[in-house]
Amino acid sequence: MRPIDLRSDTVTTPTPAMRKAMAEAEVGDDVYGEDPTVNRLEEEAADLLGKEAALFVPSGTMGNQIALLLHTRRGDEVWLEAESHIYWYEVGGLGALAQVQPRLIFGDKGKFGVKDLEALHEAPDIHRPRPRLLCLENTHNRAGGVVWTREETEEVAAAARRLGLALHLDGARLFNAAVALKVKPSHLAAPFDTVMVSLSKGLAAPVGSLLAGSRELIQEARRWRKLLGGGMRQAGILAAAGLVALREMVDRLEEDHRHARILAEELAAWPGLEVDLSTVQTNIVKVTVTREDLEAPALSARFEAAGVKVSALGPRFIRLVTHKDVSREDVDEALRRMREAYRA
Ligand code: TLP
Repeated sequence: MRPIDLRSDTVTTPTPAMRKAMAEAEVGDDVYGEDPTVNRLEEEAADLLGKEAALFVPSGTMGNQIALLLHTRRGDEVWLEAESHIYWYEVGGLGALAQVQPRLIFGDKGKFGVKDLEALHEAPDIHRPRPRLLCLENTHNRAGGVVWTREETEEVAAAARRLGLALHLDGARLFNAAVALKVKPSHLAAPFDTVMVSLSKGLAAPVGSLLAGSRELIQEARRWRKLLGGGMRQAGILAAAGLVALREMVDRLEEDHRHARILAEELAAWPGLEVDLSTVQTNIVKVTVTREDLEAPALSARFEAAGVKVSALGPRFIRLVTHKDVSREDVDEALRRMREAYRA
């Protein structure tokens, strides 16, 4: 039985077009800035995101961490949502690398408003760290793929600017947000100084993310990438797949969103599980296990034994993510296998 893998869209495998592009990629030494395929990818990504420049980085984590290093100095304060990836899943990089202090915003389904920001404001004082940067996440992973609209981000961004903060967007799944809202990615990236987007999630490239921003910031980002060990050589092999991801894989995300909806609507009806359908806006389904006799890790193990892999992200939190390696038939089959396992 082939397992159906709904743990994450990071599990996607490269398409035949990507493998062909990789095999044929023109390459050079990217640390010297001489890899034509990397240069092309960075230019196309910058254009798509409406920024002057972009930098190809090995991972989303490195892209976010470089952004923190760019915008802050040791001891500064970074404002970010309490469930954000940068806070939860980047191995404490905030403290370990940029050496900044997080100030958490307790959002509602991953989002927050101007009032939440204003509530954090303090008059400058010798005792206080300097607030320097606000980070947003679109789509919001732990909230279940929730989308921030341009209007929502713009309001918050304007308030952040009034408070003297720079702005970084963790857009690991920004293309999902753009497709869901039917807007251009540049439209959603516009209010931010820097934006990170991933090629290796729903877009199915094997490796890589991009950090985009002004020419000056990205030039500095290049130095940080080198320091962190992310200066790659004939990286055009990877960038070639990234170009296919940007050119061919964005529009199909809509299919993943439809599949997530199908999964969510059925799971929401099972006694002992809860799904807030208002959060199912893209390719992530967040399920809360409410029955008392079963916790999320045990349920996930039960599903896995039945041939469906999901993520347990907390004692009561299960996450399912749809992606291009899960077809409509796979969705039905996954539901059949989970239904049987759940009833057992
Ligand atoms: N998220 C992964 C895990 O790290 C949790 C996943 O399976 O969803 N920002 C956001 C919003 C992300 O979801 C991720 C990856 C990253 C950044 C980091 O990207 P990578 O994995 O390329 O370092």
